[in-house]
Amino acid sequence: MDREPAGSINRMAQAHAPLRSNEGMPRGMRPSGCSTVQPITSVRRGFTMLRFLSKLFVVWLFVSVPLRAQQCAWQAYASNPIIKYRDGVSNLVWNDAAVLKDGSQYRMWLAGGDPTFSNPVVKVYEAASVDDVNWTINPTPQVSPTGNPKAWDSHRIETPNVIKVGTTYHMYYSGCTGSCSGQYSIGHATSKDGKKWTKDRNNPIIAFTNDPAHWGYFTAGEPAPVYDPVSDTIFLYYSTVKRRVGYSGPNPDNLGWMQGIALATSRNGSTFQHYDPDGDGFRDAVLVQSDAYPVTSNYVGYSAPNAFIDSSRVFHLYYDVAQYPSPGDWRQVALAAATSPNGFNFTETQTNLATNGGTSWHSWEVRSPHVIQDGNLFKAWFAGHSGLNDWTTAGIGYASTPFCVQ
Ligand SMILES: [Ca+2]
Repeated sequence: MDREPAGSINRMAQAHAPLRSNEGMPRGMRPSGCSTVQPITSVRRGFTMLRFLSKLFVVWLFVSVPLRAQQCAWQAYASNPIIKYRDGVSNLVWNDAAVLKDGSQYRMWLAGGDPTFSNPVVKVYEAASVDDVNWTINPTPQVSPTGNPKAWDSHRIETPNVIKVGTTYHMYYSGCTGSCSGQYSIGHATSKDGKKWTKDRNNPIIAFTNDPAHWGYFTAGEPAPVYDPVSDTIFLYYSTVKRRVGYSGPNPDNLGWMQGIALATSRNGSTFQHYDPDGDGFRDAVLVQSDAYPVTSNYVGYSAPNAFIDSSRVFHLYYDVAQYPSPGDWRQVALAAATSPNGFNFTETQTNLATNGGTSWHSWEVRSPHVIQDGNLFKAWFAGHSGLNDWTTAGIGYASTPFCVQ
């Protein structure tokens, strides 16, 4: 995975270096983020009709496999991207937007970094809107790396995600040092107003491991929290890695690893219990790549999840799909979604909601979806850019659909 948390800039500038290729890790496993990496043409197989449609300006399609009567009908905003390079703060590229409807206002937390640096610092900023698409970014960073090289989050704080429980705002984020090469752990901060944040002394509240045989290896990042008021529990989904057992294909350095979505739960927001239904003491995933995205087509798995519980108590996960179009070229190439009746057992229900390719603003990568329910609508923000390391084209887009449960 060269995966960086959805991220931001890091990936952006390729800072994420190849995932320690010298250690046998696939280059692209970054927790989700921008990929960086070598050029190349993609090879994706065509999702035929969808792809065809997308070439015709229908960027956000709904594809589907409906499981229930209501089908999602995603429509992309015509003037995407709604947030562009250098909006609000000069030189910054924006990535990994997360939105919270707070009273009558929409609040967004997003990651910003300067891609002109080879290893950019990444910080969390806040933006405000009253209409979903016009955002004012506060140029003062809200949560920043410590700068102390001994700290786990000394260099980058990205993929912010905020929930409000009672009167307290909880932010979860991916953090790493200046030499982390894509190995993220998850931090937590709290606030009474969503502006002045206090980092948790327990940080990182979820850390990556050095055990390649189980989930949690290499990186634990891109946190997707959701509060379930019924069980008074915070479900925290995140992106992680493990070895792909038995893989013997032509590209073992990349595809011999898999990226999946794991889960930890908490009653206080700070102390988490890993999802471990088989009770063997090792973390388990709640979602791994489906037959729609097979390793035989160079898909390596899923990253950058986002979660919410809709008004019918269905749990939704939206995430991006990572692929190696060619060896070493880790990329987030599609958005997909899954649902669950209980937050633990998920079924993938929508694929290729958006894909890269074509001539769109996210032709190189499409990534890091964030979806909320707002009345009778589902609203989505997602990131992308259109050229290898061309962050000048990077931005955040918007789409919506009537309430749907597929
Ligand atoms: Ca287990």
